[in-house]
Amino acid sequence: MRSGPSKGLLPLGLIFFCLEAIFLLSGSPVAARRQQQCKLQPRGNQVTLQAPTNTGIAGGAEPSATAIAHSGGWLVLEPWITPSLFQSTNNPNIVDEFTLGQLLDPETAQIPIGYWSIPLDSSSTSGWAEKYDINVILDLHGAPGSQNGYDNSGQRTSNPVWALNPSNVTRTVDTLRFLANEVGDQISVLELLNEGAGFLGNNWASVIRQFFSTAYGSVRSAVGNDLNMMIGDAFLGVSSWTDFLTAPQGTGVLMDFHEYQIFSDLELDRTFDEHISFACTYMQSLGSFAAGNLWTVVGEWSNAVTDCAPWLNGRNTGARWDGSFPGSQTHGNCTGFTGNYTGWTQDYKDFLRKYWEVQVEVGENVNGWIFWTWKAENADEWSYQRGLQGGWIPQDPTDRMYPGICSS
Ligand SMILES: *[C@@H]1O[C@H](CO)[C@@H](O)[C@H](O)[C@H]1NC(C)=O
Ligand SMILES: *[C@@H]1O[C@H](CO)[C@@H](O)[C@H](O)[C@H]1NC(C)=O
Ligand SMILES: CC(=O)N[C@H]1CO[C@H](CO)[C@@H](O)[C@@H]1O
Repeated sequence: MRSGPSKGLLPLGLIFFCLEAIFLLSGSPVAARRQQQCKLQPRGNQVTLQAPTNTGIAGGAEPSATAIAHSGGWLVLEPWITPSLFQSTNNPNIVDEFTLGQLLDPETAQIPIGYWSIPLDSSSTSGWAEKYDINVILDLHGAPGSQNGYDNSGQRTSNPVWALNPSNVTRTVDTLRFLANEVGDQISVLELLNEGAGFLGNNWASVIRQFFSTAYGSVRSAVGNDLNMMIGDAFLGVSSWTDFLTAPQGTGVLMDFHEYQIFSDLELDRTFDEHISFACTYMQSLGSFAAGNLWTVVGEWSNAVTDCAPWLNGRNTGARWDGSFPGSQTHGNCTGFTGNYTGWTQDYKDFLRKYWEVQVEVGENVNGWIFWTWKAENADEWSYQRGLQGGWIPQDPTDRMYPGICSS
C-alpha cells in the first residue's frame, strides 16, 4: 500500500459523489441510501480544439466538473447490494422490486414501495444537489415489461418483453417526457434507459435505437436544450453507435458504457493480467468513439473479477465462478474473492489496486467514470468505501502506483 500525505478532501470540481437513493416509505421515510463514487473529467484541451462532432453539453461546452455527476438508478432495489432488506422479508420468492411490491403485505412488513420514479418533492433532490454543487444524472432503470430481465430493471424475468410491444416503448417515452418536465431543471443529465438488452436480437437492437431517437426528440421538444441526455450501448459495443445522435441530429448527448468482465465463463477464465490487458483495449475503442462521436462515460465498473458477490446474479442464484450458476463451468472457490476483505490475500489486494487504476485510466481517457458502487453489504470488491479502508483504492484518485499502465 502506498503511503504519503493524505490529500484529505478530494478536489472539488473533479470528484463527484454520486448518489443513488432508495427511498422506502415506512414509518420513517429514508430507509436506505446508496452512493457511488464517480469522477467525470473533461479532456483538458478539447474545448479549445475544433468543435466535436457532437455539439455536446449545453451547446458546446465540455462536460465538466460542474456539468455532470451521478449515474445509476433511483429507487430500484438490487438484492445483492442490500441482501439484508430482502432477507428480512422471510419470503424467498421476493427477488426484485416488482415482487417486493407484489408479495409484501405493506401493513405487516411496513416496507411498502413508495414510488418508482423520482422524488418529485424538490427538497429531496434539488436542495441537496444545489447545496453541495452536485449535478445529478437521473437514470431510468425500470421500463415496462423489463428492458433486460435483470433485477436491476425492477423485474427479474427470463422473458423480458419491453421491446416486443410498442405500447411499452411509448409508455417509456411518456415517462421520460414526464420526468423531464417535472425535474428537468433540477438535474443535469437524463439517462434514457439503463442497460437495454440489445443482445436479445436484431429486433431488440433496432427497437432500442428507434426508442433513443424518439425519446431524445420528445424530451428535447418538451424542455429545450438545457437538459443533457445519456444513452447506453445496449451491450452492442460503442462502435455500433457510430454517428448516432451526433450533431445535427442530436446535441447534448452522452454515451454510457459499462465495463465488467465477469458475466460469462469466457471472461471469468481470464487471469489477473489478462483482465488488465483487456481493460486496456478500451483505451483505443472508447477513446476513438469519444473523440469522433458522443462524449463517453464509463458509467459503471467495479473491482470485481468474479461474480461471487452473493446474489449478484439474482436472489438465491449462484455464481458462475464456483459453478453454482446453472450451466456454468467451475473456475474456482469464491472464498477469498468476496465478502469481508480482512480475509483476502495481499496478492489479490495488490491486483485490485492495479485493476482499479487501469479502469480509472480508461475512464479518464474519455469523459469520466463512475464506480459501482459506494457501498455493498457483503461484497467489498464492489465497495468504494471498503476499498478506501482496505487500501486498494487510494484516498486521492489521482494517485498512481502504475502510471501509464496501458502503455507499459
Ligand atoms: C472453498 O474454500 C473454503 C476455505 O478454504 C473451504 O472451506 C470450502 O470447502 C471450499 N469450497 C469448495 C466448494 O471447495
Ligand atoms: C470484517 O472482519 C473483521 C475481522 O474479523 C471485523 O473486525 C470487521 O468488523 C468485519 N467488517 C465488516 C464490515 O463486516
Ligand atoms: C405498460 C405497458 O404497455 N405494458 C405492456 C408491455 O408489454 C406486455 C407484453 O405485450 C404487455 O402485457 C404490457 O401490458
